[in-house]
Amino acid sequence: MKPVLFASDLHLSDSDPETVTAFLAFLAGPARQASQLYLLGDVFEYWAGDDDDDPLNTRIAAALHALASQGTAVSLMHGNRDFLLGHDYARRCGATLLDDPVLIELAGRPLLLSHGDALCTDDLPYQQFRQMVRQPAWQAAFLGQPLAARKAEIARIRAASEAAKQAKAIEIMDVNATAVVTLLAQYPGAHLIHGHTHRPASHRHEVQHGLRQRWVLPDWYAGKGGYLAADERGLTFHGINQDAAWR
Ligand code: LP5
Ligand code: MN
Repeated sequence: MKPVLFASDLHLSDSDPETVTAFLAFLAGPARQASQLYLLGDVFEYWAGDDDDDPLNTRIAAALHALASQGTAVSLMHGNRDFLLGHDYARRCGATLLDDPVLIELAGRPLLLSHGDALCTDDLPYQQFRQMVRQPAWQAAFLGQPLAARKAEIARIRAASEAAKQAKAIEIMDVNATAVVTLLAQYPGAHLIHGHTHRPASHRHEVQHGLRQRWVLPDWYAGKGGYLAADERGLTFHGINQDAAWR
């Protein structure tokens, strides 16, 4: 069995060229041996709209398209930074855009994939913000503005978000265990992979008298990152330019 790979939270931007290089090397390397690559959100630092033809966006689309063309199916899920990424850009990547959450089958077993931000239910200000910006009408109005105005507004939101995070306790920015159990109860037997919290680990939750595994993906920063690989032996964390010490 060729492995299936999962990664998220790359936060690609020109301000972190080492991570761009590491990700391109990953796409040209280990990802080529995989049957599928799932990118579970926040691939980009932010996404202002598919009409943003920044050279970085073009480079990443070309690299993903090359990967897909040589036989690795590529799937993209939205994160809280890049939820405006649309079907146009996915097409340029040769990728499929996934819902959040999405249920897949891995070696005949159900596996649920999510970005993870929706599970952070203790972070009430964030959930209010999320509810607002995920409304189609609101997104259409935002995308109707000129690109420069959108980027300026995103910079203001990023600053407000960073300031808000300073005032939040660490625990409220993690997933809520009850939210995890409630979600998994809707998908009998399924295990869960998500990102967003940047707390790579594997956890167990008791759901409907059975144990379910929850794998949390690492973020990528300054050329270091990691991914999860699934094959017949199970799931294994792999570090990029670092030990996957969180195994
Ligand atoms: O991203 P991260 O990990 O740093 O923090 C997230 C939560 N923050 C966000 C905001 C994103 O970082 C920025 C979104 C950029 C893409 C936007 C495109 C659409 C544009 C919309 C235009 C209006 O997701 C953060 C969580 C944290 O994860 C941990 O889970 O805590 O949530 C917040 O900090 C949200 C704040 O608590 C509340 C909202 C602050 C912004 C208010 C908007 C002010 C508008 C000013 C400009 C007019
Ligand atoms: Mn995120």
